[in-house]
Amino acid sequence: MFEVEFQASAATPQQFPPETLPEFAFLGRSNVGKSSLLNSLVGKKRLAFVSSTPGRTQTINFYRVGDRFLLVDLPGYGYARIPKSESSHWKALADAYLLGRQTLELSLLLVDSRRGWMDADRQLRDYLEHYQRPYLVVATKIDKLNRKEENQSMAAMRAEVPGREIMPFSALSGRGVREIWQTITKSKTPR
Ligand SMILES: Nc1nc2c(ncn2[C@@H]2O[C@H](COP(=O)(O)OP(=O)(O)OP(=O)(O)O)[C@@H](O)[C@H]2O)c(=O)[nH]1
Ligand SMILES: [Mg+2]
Repeated sequence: MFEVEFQASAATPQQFPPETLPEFAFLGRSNVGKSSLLNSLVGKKRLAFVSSTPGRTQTINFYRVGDRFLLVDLPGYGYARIPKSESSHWKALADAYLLGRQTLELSLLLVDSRRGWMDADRQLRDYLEHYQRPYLVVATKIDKLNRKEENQSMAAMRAEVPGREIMPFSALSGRGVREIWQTITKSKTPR
C-alpha cells in the first residue's frame, strides 16, 4: 500500500497546492458520502472528516497517495440551509478548481442511490459535460437498498446517462472499492 497524507486545505484558489501529481476529485451533494468514499479507498477511517451534519467540509482538501496522485475532497453542494453567500463561494471555488486545474485527471460524481439524480446533481453533470471534463458516476450508500430497490435505482440513474457506467458503492460493506480504485489507478498516469 501507499503512504497517504493530508497535503493541503484550500478555502481560496490561491491556497491550492502546486500542480504536480494527477488529481482525482470527489464531487457530490452534502452528505452524499464523499469523505467516506475517500477514506474507504485509502483504508483509513479518519483521514477525511466524516460528519452526520451536512455541509461540514467547506474547503477543498487534498490528500497525497504515495508519490502517485492526489485525492481531492470538495465541499458538498445543494444543502438547502447553506446561505446564498456560501453557495456562491462554493461555485467560485469549484469553478476555479474544476475548470482551471491542469492536473485534474478525473472527477468522481457521487449520487445518493436512495434518491437518484437530483437537480443539483444534474446541474453539475451538465456542467462537466459542457466543459468536457471526464467524470465517473458513483452511486453511494448502496447498502441502504435491498436488491429490488437497488436494481430500480441503478436502472433509473443509468437511464439518464445512456452508455455511461455507474458504479455502486458502499462505505459500510466496502462494495465497489476495488472497482473504483482500479479506475483511478489505471487512469493514465500512476506509475
Ligand atoms: N449506510 C451508509 N452510510 C454512509 C455511507 N457513506 C457515508 N455514510 C454516512 O453518511 C454521512 C455523510 O458522510 P460523509 O462522508 O461525511 O459525506 P460528505 O459527502 O463528505 O458530506 P459533506 O462533507 O458534508 O459534503 C455520515 O453519517 C456517513 O457515516 C455508506 O456507504 N453507507
Ligand atoms: Mg465531506
